[in-house]
Amino acid sequence: MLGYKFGIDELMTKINILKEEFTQTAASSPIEHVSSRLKTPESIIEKAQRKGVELSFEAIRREIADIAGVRVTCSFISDTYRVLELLSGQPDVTVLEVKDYIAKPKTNGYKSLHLIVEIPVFLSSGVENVKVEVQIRTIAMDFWASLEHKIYYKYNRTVPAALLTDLKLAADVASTLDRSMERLHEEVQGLTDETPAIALPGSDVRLPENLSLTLPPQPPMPV
Ligand code: 0O2
Repeated sequence: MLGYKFGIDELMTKINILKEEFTQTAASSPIEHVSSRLKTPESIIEKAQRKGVELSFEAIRREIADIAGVRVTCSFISDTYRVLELLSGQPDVTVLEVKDYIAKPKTNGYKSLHLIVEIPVFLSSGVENVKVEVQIRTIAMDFWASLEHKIYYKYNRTVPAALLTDLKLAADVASTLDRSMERLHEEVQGLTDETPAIALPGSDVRLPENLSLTLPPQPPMPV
């Protein structure tokens, strides 16, 4: 478990360096937040049994790739692929597998980029190559996945059909939000200081002229 903890430490350092570098030098960072978790021995054994993996250290080490996990949240979908690029471009990070659940979401609506990477950890006894699962997703995807995960465990993996339908609808809403935010982000990035601005009625805020804004229908004012 110590080796996996060190693997997390190495990867967290790499991601935090990138995050800080972007914060210091660029207008916006593709990394909003990064967190990590080490699977508990109980959870490793539960997963091994669920997947029919033999309960030996070798088999678990070989078959269970997410004992060490790092999660990166980004504002925009394009940022998730940027983070994938930045990590996989580092010479001591070996990408063993990429699962793109953003391009191909799971049937329940789950979206995320999953990477299994191998990273060297330098111990007094020598080098240990450690597998770490990196989940990269947007804030909206993360919001959805966190709630879905809680519901999944609350119902012990047998979620009532009505809740599954609602979760799928919520995933679609999150997906629409992500696409709208991406489009707005692109529009704003394409703007220059010379872009003429329009005034919002009843407000001091001035919007760039070429930014399309659709206001949702407002509820009637109480009399
Ligand atoms: P926990 O409790 O979060 O640790 P596979 O490669 O398909 O044989 P695996 O490991 O299931 O096996 O691969 P996958 O699909 O990459 O899933 C790894 C982890 O991603 C899961 O770990 C979850 O954390 C997360 N994940 C995958 N699918 C979903 C989903 O539908 N909803 C949510 N909320 N999270 C998901 P665990 O060990 O299954 O669960």
